[in-house]
Amino acid sequence: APGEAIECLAAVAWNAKVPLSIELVEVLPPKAGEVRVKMFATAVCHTDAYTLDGLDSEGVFPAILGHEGSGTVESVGEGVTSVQPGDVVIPLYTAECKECKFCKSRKSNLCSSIRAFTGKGLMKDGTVRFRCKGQDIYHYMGTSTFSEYTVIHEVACAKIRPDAPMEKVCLLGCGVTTGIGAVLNTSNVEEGATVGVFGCGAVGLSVIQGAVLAKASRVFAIDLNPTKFDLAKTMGATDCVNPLDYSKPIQEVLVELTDGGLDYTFECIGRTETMRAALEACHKGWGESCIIGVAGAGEEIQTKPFQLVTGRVWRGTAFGGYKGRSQLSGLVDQYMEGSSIKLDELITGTYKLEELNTAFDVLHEGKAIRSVIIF
Ligand code: NAD
Ligand code: AHE
Ligand code: ZN
Repeated sequence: APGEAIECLAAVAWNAKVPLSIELVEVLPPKAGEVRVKMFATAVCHTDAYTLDGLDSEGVFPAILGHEGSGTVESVGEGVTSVQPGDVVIPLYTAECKECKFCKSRKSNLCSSIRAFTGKGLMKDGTVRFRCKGQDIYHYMGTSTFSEYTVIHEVACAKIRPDAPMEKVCLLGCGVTTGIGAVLNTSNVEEGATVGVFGCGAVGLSVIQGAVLAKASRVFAIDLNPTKFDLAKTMGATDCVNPLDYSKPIQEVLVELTDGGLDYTFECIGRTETMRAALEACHKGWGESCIIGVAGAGEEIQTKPFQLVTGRVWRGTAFGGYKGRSQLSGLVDQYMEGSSIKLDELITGTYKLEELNTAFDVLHEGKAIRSVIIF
């Protein structure tokens, strides 16, 4: 009941590098400015695996991971006005308060209202809403979607239309939105441009669909795993390149294949070597490379400054530049209206919460694009 703790199942990451444990947890009621959500579905993004693997400098344990989900509002805390019980919502790891200087700027979606707390696994009042076996359990990215119920901040709660299929649109909580937005918002790819996509997971495949929306003339999909290329073509790739088929560095191969380099590249892997390759595969004078992949704690990128002196641009994106509370429902509408946003093609399996570790295994084995957990 509203105002009371709920007992439910959640996947607890007791520590890095150990499998998740399905536990009975207590989810405390939402405090002021907070929303308790009954999760309907959640997908597994590579970032969840990265944090569980101990590569995240902000990783804290024990925690409930997960950040790509959908659900319905169960109850709201004091002062919450933008959602009410029963609303269908997507939790946002990039909040939108509409009041901070980031939200007021058209140049950024990096809302600062709660980021310092969510990075530490806490709610804005400095405490947590999860308890298990007498211990406090940390939140993750302000979302913690690997739980039958979660508590999020109102500013991180994107309301969407009630008739949206929640087991599909959960993908708009991260990977798909990030890939499409990187193309349309962050890099602003123009009609006729050539695009290179490093990594064909859900993020890279969504860069490809974004490039199609932007009417790119050629889209190169680059991956070490050739089993990804069929789907890359389905999403709209015109050329598939496997670096293992060449002895030269992949940036040299791409520069040769494209008469001097690509207009736009996107790194969707999370490795500093491929970030460098993506920058250096750009055309002299104007090529722009966008980093989407998340690199391990302490890693640094390198290139010769001459690469930038001669006109290449290095940038990056978080959540594709989208302001979630204002814009996510529009993406859901676009998906619902027809063919412009592809989600179904990216779902390679559905699982129960109890099978979440299997979903991580198939991701690591290169066999999954998105596994969706249905609660
Ligand atoms: P994924 O694991 O599904 O896909 C990664 C792909 O890269 C795989 O197909 C893999 O075969 C390929 N790959 C690995 N090493 C390679 C190499 N050396 N050369 C070419 N291809 C290689 O991951 P995902 O869920 O699509 O996420 C991709 C990256 O984006 C991750 O680093 C994730 O943390 C990050 N991410 C960032 C944001 C953001 O907002 N910036 C959002 C979502 C995900
Ligand atoms: N915690 C990491 C950084 C992780 C990171 O860069 N996250 C991306 C989203 S990945 C989603 O799958 C992001 O949006 N970052 C911006 C932000 O505000 O977190 C670290 O290096 O400590
Ligand atoms: Zn993600």
